[in-house]
Amino acid sequence: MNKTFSHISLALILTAAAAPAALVTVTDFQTNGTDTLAHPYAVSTTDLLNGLAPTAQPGNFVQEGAGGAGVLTDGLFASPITRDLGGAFQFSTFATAGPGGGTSLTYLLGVARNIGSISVYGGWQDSGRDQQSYSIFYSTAAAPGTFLPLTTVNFNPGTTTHPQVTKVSISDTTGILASDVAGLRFDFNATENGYSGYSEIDVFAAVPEPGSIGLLGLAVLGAAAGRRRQQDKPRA
Ligand SMILES: [Ca+2]
Ligand SMILES: [Ca+2]
Repeated sequence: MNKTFSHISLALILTAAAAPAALVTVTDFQTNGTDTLAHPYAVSTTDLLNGLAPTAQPGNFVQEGAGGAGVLTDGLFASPITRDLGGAFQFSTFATAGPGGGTSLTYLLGVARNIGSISVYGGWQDSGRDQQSYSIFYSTAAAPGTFLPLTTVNFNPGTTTHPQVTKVSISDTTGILASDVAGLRFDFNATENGYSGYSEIDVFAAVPEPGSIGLLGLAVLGAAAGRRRQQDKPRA
């Protein structure tokens, strides 16, 4: 039975190591046909970007009195979102980004990490500025200033005159989006009406890292084999 267990474990480890990388992008939006939208999005206060200020943020992230780039890593996404004609619109929970707003954001992680997933939240008081449109780049510890393309997002939900919020999550079937990441850059692409509203960018470390699963699996197998040898020993 131990041998069967060992073979299954080894097969799982080999399968995990051989899995081809495939990027997965999941989109979601919320709107309710009224001017008050209590949304279900719970942004992270503990992700790798939380509390980090960008090292570069060209453009204007405070169009219409929006909150600026700082709100993207503050662990908050106000709810409910209301239309300004039905009360104060929460401009301060959004940053404006696009060719007519902020055009790029660069974050340096400080310590290189394997990135497992990224979630970007946005929205507006209507569908006029709720498109998510940007390209994501990453740099590695070996060359922190050299940014390589990761993926491009272009998501625009349907038209409404009511508040609408969006979430785009990016991950990889291997569990690792990018390894040994020192920095991330978001370049904002063409979007409806020149700029869109964004509220949070959450970046999560890969957990557990596949490499450590493999090592852990081997360690467990080794310990089991050791125990078996002990048990097989005749008693003195
Ligand atoms: Ca966050
Ligand atoms: Ca926020």
